[in-house]
Amino acid sequence: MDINGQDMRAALACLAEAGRVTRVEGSVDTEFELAAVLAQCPGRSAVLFEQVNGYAMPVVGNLVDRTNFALACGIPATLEASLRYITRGIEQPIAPVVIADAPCREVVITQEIDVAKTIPVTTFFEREAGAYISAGIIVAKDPETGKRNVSMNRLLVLGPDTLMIGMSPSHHLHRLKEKADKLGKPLEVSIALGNHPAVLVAANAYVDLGFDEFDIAGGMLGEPLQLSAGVSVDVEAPAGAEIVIEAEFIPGEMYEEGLVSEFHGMYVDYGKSPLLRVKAITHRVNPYYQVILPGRYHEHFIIGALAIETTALRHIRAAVPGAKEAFITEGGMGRCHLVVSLSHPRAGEGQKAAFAAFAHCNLIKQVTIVDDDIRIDDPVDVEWAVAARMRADRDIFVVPGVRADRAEPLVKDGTVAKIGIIALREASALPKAEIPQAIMRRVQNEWDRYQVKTGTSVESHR
Ligand SMILES: Cc1cc2nc3c(=O)[nH]c(=O)nc-3n(C[C@H](O)[C@H](O)[C@H](O)COP(=O)(O)O)c2cc1C
Ligand SMILES: [Mn+2]
Repeated sequence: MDINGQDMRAALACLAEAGRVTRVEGSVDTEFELAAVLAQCPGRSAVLFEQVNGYAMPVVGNLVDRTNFALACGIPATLEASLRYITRGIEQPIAPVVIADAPCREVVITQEIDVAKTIPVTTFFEREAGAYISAGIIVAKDPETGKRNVSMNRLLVLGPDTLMIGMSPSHHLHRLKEKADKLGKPLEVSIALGNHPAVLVAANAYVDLGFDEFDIAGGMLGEPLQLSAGVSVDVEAPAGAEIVIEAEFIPGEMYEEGLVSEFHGMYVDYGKSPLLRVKAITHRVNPYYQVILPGRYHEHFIIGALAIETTALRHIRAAVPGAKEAFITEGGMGRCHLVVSLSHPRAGEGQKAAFAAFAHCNLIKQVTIVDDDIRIDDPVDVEWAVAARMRADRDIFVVPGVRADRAEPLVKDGTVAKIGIIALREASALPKAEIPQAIMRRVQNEWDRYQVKTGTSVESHR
């Protein structure tokens, strides 16, 4: 059934074992209702919709959060572990292999294609243009070098075989399309739906053009990602994907999208975007359709955050070797606010680390630098560092006019001010009041001996 644990079903099995799959048995409509249930499901379990009106296909949503990612990848649910795991993917990449008879090709549709009839595409936000495919990874090949690129892009379903694809001009896919346009060849893509969280995060890594994100997924998984050749395009897709849509760009055709939700929870208007013509749909027998609730919802930002904090840390380490961890905060829209810890920082290294972060990714506009005694994924601990160690007149700096991401909600001229907050301990800082470490550790090791009963009233012990 599963491809060596590399597919979404394997991830779901790990989550189910940990009690982190919520089943929705009642029927839901693809228009707004499924989104409303996903938005309000308590906890961070994956959600399995068993009955979607008008479709036989079950839908999976909310697959990835930090804990679910760790469970699916078989690593501890700590920031340190995810940083190490994703860093290994980038630093020790493993090339994928192409296999025959892949599960994603069990059913092949090349005639009478109708995306919205086959797949329960969902409408999320009231003022958007229609139903979007939101969890697709887009695989394409550089028409000049033949090197693969993998990214995540929203797809607006416009007709039976017509999709609009949203892509930022700063991303690689856009550059591949420009190259293809120049050569007068339509760029082909495979859109894979229903993927392992490692594949989703790899697709979001900020790496150089020419670095195949499937190599990163392999490095994370510790084995080659298994791919399947296309049936109507010369582009591979993960062999264990639930559904693959094969398509090519329609040269010269653009569509005025109107308003679309962004990670910051507001609508933006990006103007015109290119169109794709679908050539084939293939899927597994009894496939699941994966949905990522976009906008300001947890899964949308956590997939990007996991990737961006790791690539940012690598970039910062090149400038400041003592950089220990990096963390993208939830309140900072999962994109814009980064916290970085430094071990034994030398004078000025906090500023240097912040500049490296700004240079790495246009999205990052606030960087807080702390010492390595701070748990940077704990907002209270980080605020403590700011309260205890940051002098506002000396340790805050603002850099105006820096290149902004196109989703930036504050400005329209393409630039934004960036802020650095240096909350590093001075040599003269008051010493921290601490319980002796040896006793803390001993108590932790012997915890059972204390028979700690949480929530017991004092009365019952009288
Ligand atoms: C759920 C989700 C949806 C995304 N949608 C888009 C999108 O519609 N357009 C876009 O340009 N980037 C989108 N992204 C971000 C890109 O996938 C990401 O920046 C990626 O690294 C770009 O890769 P590339 O430079 O190799 O093309 C999305 C990310 C996530 C997590
Ligand atoms: Mn890329």
